[in-house]
Amino acid sequence: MSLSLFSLEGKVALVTGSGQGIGLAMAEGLSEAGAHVVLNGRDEAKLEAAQKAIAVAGRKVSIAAFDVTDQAAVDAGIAAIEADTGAIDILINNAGMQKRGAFTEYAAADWHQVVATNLHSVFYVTQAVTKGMVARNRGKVVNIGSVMSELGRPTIVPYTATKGAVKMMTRGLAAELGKHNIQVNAIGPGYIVTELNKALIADETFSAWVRSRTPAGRWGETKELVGAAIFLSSAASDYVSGHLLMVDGGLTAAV
Ligand code: GCO
Ligand code: CA
Repeated sequence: MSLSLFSLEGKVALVTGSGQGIGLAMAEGLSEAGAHVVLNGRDEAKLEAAQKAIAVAGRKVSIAAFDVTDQAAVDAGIAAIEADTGAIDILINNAGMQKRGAFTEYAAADWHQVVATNLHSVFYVTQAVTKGMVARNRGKVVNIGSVMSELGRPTIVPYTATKGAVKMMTRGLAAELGKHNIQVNAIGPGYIVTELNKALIADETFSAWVRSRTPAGRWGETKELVGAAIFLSSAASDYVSGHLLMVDGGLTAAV
């Protein structure tokens, strides 16, 4: 039955930054597809609330609180997961942040924070997790890029730079890890209703622009990213690697 290609039964999936938003929605979806999901974030209380929100009878959901911008904390966190829960089969590098501001006034400290959160984290976590995947000769890595992996927009140059880098890290990792049966892909969300975009959604002019710029004519919902996350985490994508799958209502296809 071809639907079984999408089953994640028996798999352990770590989703970084999954206390809320897109990360939590994807974690819930992977759990429903059968994975033992490990939630990650810096705030343990928030992760416990998220764990309660998505745990249903018979589905294992663990939490692993560590700061993905701190390499020592990442190495310790990954070692603890692999000791307590088991080998990580699926990694979703979702942790990220947005900080908008005019480029010429953008504080270097803010630049460093955006780069650390959106990019250094992908280096630290992916390196720690893929060591085990190489040893086991199998694994799935799904990075969260953006429509900003391909397009620019005023006031978000640092974010855009990191999301472009995430696209190219995805391609480079796919090229290097393919021989170890590790597939590395990315999802590029369009304009999704999340906490990160709260200010944009509240701005009626901007929100109207998103609706007119997006062929679907609307903002996306976090649950609309779940299908792509399950596909790229499952056997259904065993011959897909290096791909940036836009989930953007057609935005990047249109002028
Ligand atoms: C912005 C938004 C976008 C979205 C998303 C699009 O300021 O334009 O934050 O960047 O968050 O990343 O994929
Ligand atoms: Ca397993």
